[in-house]
Amino acid sequence: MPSILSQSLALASQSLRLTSPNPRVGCIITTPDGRVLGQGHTQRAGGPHAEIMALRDAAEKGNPVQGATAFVTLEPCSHHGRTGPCCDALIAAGIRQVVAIHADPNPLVAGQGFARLRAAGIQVQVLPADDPLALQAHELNIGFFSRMIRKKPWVRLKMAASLDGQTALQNGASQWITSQAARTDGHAWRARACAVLTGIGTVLADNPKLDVRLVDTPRQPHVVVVDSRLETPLDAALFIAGRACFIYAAVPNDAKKAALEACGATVIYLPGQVPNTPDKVDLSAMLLDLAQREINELHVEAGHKLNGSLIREGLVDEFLVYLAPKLLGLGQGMAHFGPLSSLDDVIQLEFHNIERIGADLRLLARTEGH
Ligand code: AOF
Ligand code: ZN
Repeated sequence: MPSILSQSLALASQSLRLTSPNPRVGCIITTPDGRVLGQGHTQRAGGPHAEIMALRDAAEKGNPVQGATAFVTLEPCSHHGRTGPCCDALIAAGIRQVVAIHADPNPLVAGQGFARLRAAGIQVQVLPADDPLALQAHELNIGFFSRMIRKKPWVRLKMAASLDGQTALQNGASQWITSQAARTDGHAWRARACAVLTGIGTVLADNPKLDVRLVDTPRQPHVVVVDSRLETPLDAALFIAGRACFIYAAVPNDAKKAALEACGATVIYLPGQVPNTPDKVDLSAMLLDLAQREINELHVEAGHKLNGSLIREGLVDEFLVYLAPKLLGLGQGMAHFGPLSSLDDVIQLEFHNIERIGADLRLLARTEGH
């Protein structure tokens, strides 16, 4: 049984770049003795959920599912969102047993899916939260869980650095620290994110697209710019059709706001700016606002200034660091968030994962407790 659940999870992972802002979910329907009748994973937001795909797959194969078991990576939904409740579809199809890895943290579901199934006489089994498979399933949807439970996105900050911890030469030429393999891998992380965040400094210096080009993806992440004074040029390369561009500003400028909105941007002024810094975007409030806009995983690719502010304010959940086997000599450190006045202020991280990517190392480090 756990092996079918882990196959459901592998199926869910196939939808990694597709489902945002919905969670990636997999479903396998089997006979009581484990023969697979149908399977599927979540589609694009607004499209069918995993359970519906699996039911359709079984129907297309001519496999009746009366009395069958559904192995799902997340509690089947009980609400009417963009689509109808999966619970009702499972009940109507005559499923007799549901085995799930996790309850759905969405307050609109949160146990009500299981309750609805049980009320219809379906036997429901859920893995304990500390089961290794439950931990893997949580990783797969770390941003969705963060948005539903903490009401803010999972913030992953990407950096590329030399072995001596430097992100740029003093002349600012930082483009080629890591190898092509690391840059491609970086695009894979962009592709799984709901949005890519940067600062106006990077927009003005590099005019980046911040899209996914080096790996295949069925959708592009949205883009978010912290731009207190609305300095984003109207012909910035990041205006790309088919994705949203959220610009967070602090200093009012109605004319520029209107011009940027005509280019397709959404300009946002957050209520209640940081005291004493009325010209700065309140980053903490911005994250809450991004969660309201259904951003699960926020991928940060910014310069020292915005990186430093996010780190200083304790808003980074995870660092994605590509470390090149190069020494650059004296230059800029990884981020400007110091100098710290005491060792007590040191930010303690733990390595979550380490992998070799081409000639470089990829380190995933998280703040303690994550
Ligand atoms: C499931 N199976 O495969 C997924 C679920 O707007 P909707 O109708 O697409 O619903 C989105 C919500 O459904 C999402 O926030 C989450 O609670 C749940 N996702 N549920 O039964 C699935 N992806
Ligand atoms: Zn559903």
